[in-house]
Amino acid sequence: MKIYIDGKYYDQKNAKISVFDHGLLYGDGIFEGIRAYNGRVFKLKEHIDRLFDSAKSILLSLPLSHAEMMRAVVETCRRNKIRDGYIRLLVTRGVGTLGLNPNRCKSPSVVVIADKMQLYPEEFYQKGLDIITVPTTRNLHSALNPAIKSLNYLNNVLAKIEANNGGCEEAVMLNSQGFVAECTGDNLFIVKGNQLSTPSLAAGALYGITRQVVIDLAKESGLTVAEPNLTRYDLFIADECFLTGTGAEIISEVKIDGRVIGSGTPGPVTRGLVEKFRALTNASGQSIYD
Ligand code: PXG
Repeated sequence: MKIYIDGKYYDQKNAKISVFDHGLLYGDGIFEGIRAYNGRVFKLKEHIDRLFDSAKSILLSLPLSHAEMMRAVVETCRRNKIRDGYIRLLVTRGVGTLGLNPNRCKSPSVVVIADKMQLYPEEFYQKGLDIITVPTTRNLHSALNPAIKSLNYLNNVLAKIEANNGGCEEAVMLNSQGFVAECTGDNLFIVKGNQLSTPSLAAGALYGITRQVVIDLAKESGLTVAEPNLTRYDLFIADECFLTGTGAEIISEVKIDGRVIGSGTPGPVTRGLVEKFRALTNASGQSIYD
């Protein structure tokens, strides 16, 4: 595997970041998780847009332009002969002193890893997942805005541990007001009648790329889409529930906190959206090999 670091490509064993990098010392940095399908990088522009938004929000000046960042991703895929894979793009604040002040970090580092995709077992998609609400709430906007895809994922990691301790793969995270925010690495949707609902950014959701694709696909197929405040009660009484994310794509939830959702199997709206999503991922994206 060839890993891109600051304009050069390194073998996996030589791909290293300093222990003085504030990305490690303080989680000071940002990232994107991107996917390639069928020789194309899916929604690359949107991922780089979000990276720039995260950077702006943490006052990190990116060392590459938008176009250069896109090229670095595509070129890393090409060098690793990726057709279907997972791309991790991260930007750290860079090497500094032991103090947390970022003004001691001279230059941010850009890393691109393009690897084979570790897929969830097919069984999860066929049967749907059993998930639980966890005690750890999503970060407060006023503390660390969940819209920032920062390298500081401890909030999500703790929720993931709590889900795992409860025997589940994913966790429903509430915000500090008790409304549903999202899961640890996925956005959440419910279906009730002809309406799709998903928590708003103000409720603590990440502006998920898959979330937006699903909203667009749903509208195209005549469903209404809303972003109301959702409580756990709304999840329990939903017809269907599913999660969206670059890794999971669209995955059905059939049990939440012991309550069976709808029929207890992946529902027709979810299955319809999965089909449309698959068609889109296979036929669109930034070409790697042209
Ligand atoms: N919420 C959070 C907190 C995320 O990190 C999503 C929602 C879904 O967004 P996209 O843009 O992917 O549709 C994410 C992104 C992992 C992993 O290993 C998950 C994500 C990113 C990186 C790694 O589970 N999900």
